[in-house]
Amino acid sequence: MTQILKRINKHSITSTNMKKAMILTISILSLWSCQQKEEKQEQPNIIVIYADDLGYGDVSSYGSTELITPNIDRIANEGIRFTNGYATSPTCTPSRFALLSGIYPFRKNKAHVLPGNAPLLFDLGKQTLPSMLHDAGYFTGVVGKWHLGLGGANMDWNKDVSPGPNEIGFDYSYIMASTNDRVPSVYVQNHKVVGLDPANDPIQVSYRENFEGEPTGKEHPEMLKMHPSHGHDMSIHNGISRIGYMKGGKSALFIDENMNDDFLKESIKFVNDHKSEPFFLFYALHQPHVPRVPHPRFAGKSGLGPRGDVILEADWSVGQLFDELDKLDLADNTIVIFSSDNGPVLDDGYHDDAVTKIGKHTPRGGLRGGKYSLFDAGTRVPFMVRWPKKVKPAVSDALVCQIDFTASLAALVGQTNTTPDSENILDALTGKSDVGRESLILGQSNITAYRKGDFVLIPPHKGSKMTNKWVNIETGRDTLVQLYNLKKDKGQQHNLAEAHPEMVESLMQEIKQIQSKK
Ligand code: NG6
Ligand code: CA
Repeated sequence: MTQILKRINKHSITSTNMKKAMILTISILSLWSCQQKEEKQEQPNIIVIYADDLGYGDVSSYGSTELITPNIDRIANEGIRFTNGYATSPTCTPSRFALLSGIYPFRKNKAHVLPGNAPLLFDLGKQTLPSMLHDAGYFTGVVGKWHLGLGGANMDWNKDVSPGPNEIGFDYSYIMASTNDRVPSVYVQNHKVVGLDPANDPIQVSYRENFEGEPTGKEHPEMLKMHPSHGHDMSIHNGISRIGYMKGGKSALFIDENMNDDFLKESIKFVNDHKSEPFFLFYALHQPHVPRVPHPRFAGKSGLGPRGDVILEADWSVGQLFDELDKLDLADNTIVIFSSDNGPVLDDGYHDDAVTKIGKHTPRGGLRGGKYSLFDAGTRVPFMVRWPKKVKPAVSDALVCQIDFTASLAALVGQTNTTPDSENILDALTGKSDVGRESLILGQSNITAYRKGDFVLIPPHKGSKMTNKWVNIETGRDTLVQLYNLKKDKGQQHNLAEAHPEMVESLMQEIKQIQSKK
């Protein structure tokens, strides 16, 4: 009996101990997981808001007096406003490619303005900004303009649209297939064209020839509500003729007037869906790229015609997104970076009053050139970083470029950058240092300029000094070498090349060295 009692006692003691041990383990585990969660939440959310063709002088925080942009200004005034912030290139595709891949566009043959049916521009398997953040535990998403190619050659838009953003590191994508002036005029959500009925009304796309019976802007100008000035006279959709031909897919075609609200709604949903985990959102606005078609709420609001109206519309959306971050109590620990893919242009292919109603507004903000140009207005753009938790408001003259987001944010989230051209300038981006990059190659393919310190060198280039009579922007190309001191001569009026031949020589050598780096 005593034996039995002893055993029972032993057993009960053991089981009480076990219970205690279990409770202790559970408490330790839950404490640990709480801590993990807290640590996880410490990782700041990251939002890159990327405008399309917005100039250095298009926002009031960069000196615009005719166009007032209070919401974009909020990022600049409550964060760091960079005076030497650059896109790598004066057009969209190469700049976006560099931002996401950390690779200079001149290293990538096809990194120039792509047609709407181009295959995906990225080599799969290489690190990108989104894949790096995904590896760091972020939920990554892109909403808005893409223009980086989709799928392979001869892609069938009625099937899975792949590879695309989801194959280069984005966990979620809701994008415009190409540009708002290029067919197909559809959105793609993850791998599917949104709203398409492939069985009953498949969509067909061609950049070579029109489809039988489909009207074009060239032949039927009476069908248009916005008329092309040059190009843009092919397939008609929503009263606007575009670049390229398409047929069918009627239920999937976007309505230009609603595009801003479509992307804003998606962005707001994205931050709500992922409010409890670190997220990265690339919110790629389509404004003020052509065709400029504001929602009726904004039509006529700027007095500068549709170009001004869509900038106000974009600014309003930035405010809406901020309101949401405030509502969700996320704004304090969310890094918001705002910039633009290239400089400004007025007539970029449609008669939309951009030229006639410009008045005193100066989109290039005292810089020379504009979109397509090697002069500074082609690539120097509004560039600002807001992160209330860690970054004090300031103005910085550091040389910073969008190509550096990957290496800089990798340093922030504890990842290793493996991209070739992105530099870690986190201290400059967060205001801890006034020093950014030492130098930067600007341009695309072999058409380049080289910024080093306060100077910019533009090597001799063949080709026209002007774009064309509509766009009417200086390309920056000259058969003579050009050297400017941007600090003393922001408008690039005084070519110092002859006065400083030794500097020209050494900068030319540096370009070659960077270009030959593997
Ligand atoms: C040009 C288009 C222009 C714009 C640009 C790309 C014509 C005449 N012009 O070829 O309208 O679409 O390409 O702009 O077709 S970007 O911002 O996407 O690089
Ligand atoms: Ca652009």
